[in-house]
Amino acid sequence: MNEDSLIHEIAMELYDAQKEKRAISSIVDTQAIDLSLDQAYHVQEALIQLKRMHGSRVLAPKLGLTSEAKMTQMGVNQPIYGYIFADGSVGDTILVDNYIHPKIEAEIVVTLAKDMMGPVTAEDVAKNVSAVFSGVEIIDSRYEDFKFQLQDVVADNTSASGYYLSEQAFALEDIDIESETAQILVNGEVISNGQGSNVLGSPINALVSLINQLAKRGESVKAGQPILTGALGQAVTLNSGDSIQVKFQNLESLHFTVK
Ligand code: OOG
Repeated sequence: MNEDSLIHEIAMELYDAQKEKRAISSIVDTQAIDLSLDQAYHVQEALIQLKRMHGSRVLAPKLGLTSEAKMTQMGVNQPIYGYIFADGSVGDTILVDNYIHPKIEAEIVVTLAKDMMGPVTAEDVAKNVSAVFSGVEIIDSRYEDFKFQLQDVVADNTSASGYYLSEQAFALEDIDIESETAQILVNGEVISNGQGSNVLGSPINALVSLINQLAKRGESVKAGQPILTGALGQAVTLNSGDSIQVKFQNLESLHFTVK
């Protein structure tokens, strides 16, 4: 099989897994397909193209593996990126049946005042932040038990599945996003603790990485796109019947019922 057909075939496999809510085995480990990181991003592009063809609209790029722990585990020295889709938006009730094995992550979400194309510095980005929101990302790896190699998770659009954004917005000057903390409570019990500095030292650094990586493919981050900058702490598995509170220190706290 030539490279293009292989890339398309893997993208189809991931697309179908998401549509049919069925986990597949790791492409790299179990299916023994050797992909480079570049090829994995080509699979991601093909997957996004398939979703577009079926009516989904890309809302914004997003980051993944921004914590030191996840990067070490995956053997990378920079985070990865994927995309969220407008139809991935969730309300305050999350239906587990819409996913394979969903988890929730607390994140700081940032919008820019003007489009930005890399190379950029943290200073450039900080000057151009129009608002800071709290948010959550629903991640739902299409791989069994969330077991994947780096190329698998890049191909799988960084496990992206859904998101929720706070209504309340802050100016960057009014919030210390590095020291901002978030806890995830499940039925009143704290399951996850996180802080802005866990995201590459600052969510601003995560944005810098995103903008600079996207520039390599000629893409900019657009004004107003809500950028999920990466998990502040551990992801938490969602089970039907759970009541989830995501308590941010200063940003808006969020509540969900899982059905
Ligand atoms: C992939 C990446 C999840 C993050 O913030 O690290 C992510 C995964 O762990 O399934 O978005």
